[in-house]
Amino acid sequence: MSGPERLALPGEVAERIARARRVVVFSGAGVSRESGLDTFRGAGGLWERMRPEELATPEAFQRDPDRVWRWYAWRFQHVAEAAPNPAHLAFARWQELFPSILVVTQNVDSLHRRAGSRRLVELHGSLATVFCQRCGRRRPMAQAVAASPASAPRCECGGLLRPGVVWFGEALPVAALEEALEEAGRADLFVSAGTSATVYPAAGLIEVAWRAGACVIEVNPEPTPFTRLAALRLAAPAGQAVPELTAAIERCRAQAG
Ligand code: BJW
Ligand code: ZN
Repeated sequence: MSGPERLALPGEVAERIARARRVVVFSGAGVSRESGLDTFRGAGGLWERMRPEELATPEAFQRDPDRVWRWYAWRFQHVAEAAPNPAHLAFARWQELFPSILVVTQNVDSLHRRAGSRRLVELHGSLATVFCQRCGRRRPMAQAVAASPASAPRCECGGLLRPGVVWFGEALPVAALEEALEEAGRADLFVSAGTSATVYPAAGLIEVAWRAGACVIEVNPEPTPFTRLAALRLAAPAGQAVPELTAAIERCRAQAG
């Protein structure tokens, strides 16, 4: 019979999970790796092939809007063809275990939403929409890419349309960051999955949760700067580790009654 491997939770972690009510999942590009999407850093990452400051900054867009647009149009097509993987689907099922769960993602690919996660904060925006640099009007990326696949399109007002993502040096959406900070600060369980935890202020959420007493679990084949704060580290791909963790959580909650 195939199915998740049986993961044995250390006793202290099992106890903390059994008591957990407020849960935050913090995700990064590694969670979408098994959906066929590239990560940013590391072997095979998007930025092995190009420098971030050439593409993911407002200055880069100012310098060469068409080049930046083409990169995002290409990524948008990939995302549109991708499907949520077992990690996204398992996190969505956690809503049955933890009704107030919040998924805080750095990903711009909408895969948590498509998997069914309802309380979702997209800290770095979304590829699904574009907005006008001049008047701020938003519209779907699909429409903008269809109308102009190879060069940055313009709004009726004459302004350039740009992807609705957060570039380096730009502020994160205020309400999203506030909600993430507030929930991290009162989480009982905080699961950091598939992120290198190197981009701020997002990465700071892990320490906020740990300082507030949350049980921190890290899911990542590689260690990160925050591995030392983790009560449990699952060094495996998220598509395997998250379903295993889900089964273990279900067992320990069933035992706790
Ligand atoms: C797997 C796996 C599998 C692989 N399963 N895992 C403090 C100190 C120093 C610098 C700063 C600081 N505070 C702010 C800064 C500056 C900067 C920053 O953090 N720089 C650092 C790089 C040092 N931050 C900013 O500029 C932010 N803005 C800001 O601070 O504004 C201030 C301000 C205030 C008021 C007014 C104006 C300004 C903005 C950051 C925006 C980040 N944007 C990007 C691009 C988004 C658009 C796009 O998609 O193109 O967001 S950068 C990129 O990195 C993307 C990601 O969301 C983000 C995080 O990456 P993530 O998700 O962790 O991916 P990877 O690739 O790094 O890691 C993947 C991991 O998965 C690896 O660990 C693998 O091992 C693992 N993995 N397969 C599980 N199957
Ligand atoms: Zn406009």
